[in-house]
Amino acid sequence: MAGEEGKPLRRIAEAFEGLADTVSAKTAAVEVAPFSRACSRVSVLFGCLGIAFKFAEMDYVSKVEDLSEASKSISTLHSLLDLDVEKNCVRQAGSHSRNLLRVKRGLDMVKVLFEQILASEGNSLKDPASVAYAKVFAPHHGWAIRKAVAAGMYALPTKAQLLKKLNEDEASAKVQMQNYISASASVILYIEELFLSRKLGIDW
Ligand code: 1PZ
Repeated sequence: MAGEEGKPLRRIAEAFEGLADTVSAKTAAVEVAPFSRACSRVSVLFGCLGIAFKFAEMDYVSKVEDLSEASKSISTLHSLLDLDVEKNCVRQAGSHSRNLLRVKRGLDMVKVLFEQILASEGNSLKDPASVAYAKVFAPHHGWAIRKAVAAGMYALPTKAQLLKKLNEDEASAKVQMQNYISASASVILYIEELFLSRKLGIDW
């Protein structure tokens, strides 16, 4: 167990590389079960970011758990959307489709965060995390949440502390972050296309 959990960043990257392979093969649809498993691997990052992001963790984890539950009866992401369309509950609070869209944003937030970390010189995560939040979530969050997130940014660990918790050095972390960035990009596009091709929108 300890061995398996020893390299969480690598485990995240590998999970998304597997999904990206499915996306690029175009022969099979992405299934809900491996997707939700990959998303649950991302949760370890919250533990590395400190208590300030506890509320983000609870929200993210509950949505991933909903998708994991859904995977017991729904096989693919596109059938998950189609079922909600049939039931006319796509945008309803707590629907699988709505949770999928929120979780997709979480994946995008991590992607932009990694891009910003790789592009930044310093040891602080505040600017990378602020840029990622501003780009991905802030347009969809109300004033109170944005203020709380902005306050939480001051409680982030340093980049060095984060890498230590992830059991990576600068060079190995760079490789895994790059791998996640390119793999998640195609998974994120795939999910957005699922919504857009059904004219469901992604800006809500
Ligand atoms: C260093 C990186 C700092 C991470 C900053 C994370 C910022 C996200 C803070 C979000 C607070 C979440 C509070 C709850 C928000 C909900 O209102 C919405 C809508 O949910 P719905 O109405 O559909 O039930 N939920 C979201 O927008 C999803 C939030 C997921 C946050 C995942 C962040 C992933 C980033 C991980 C970085 C480790």
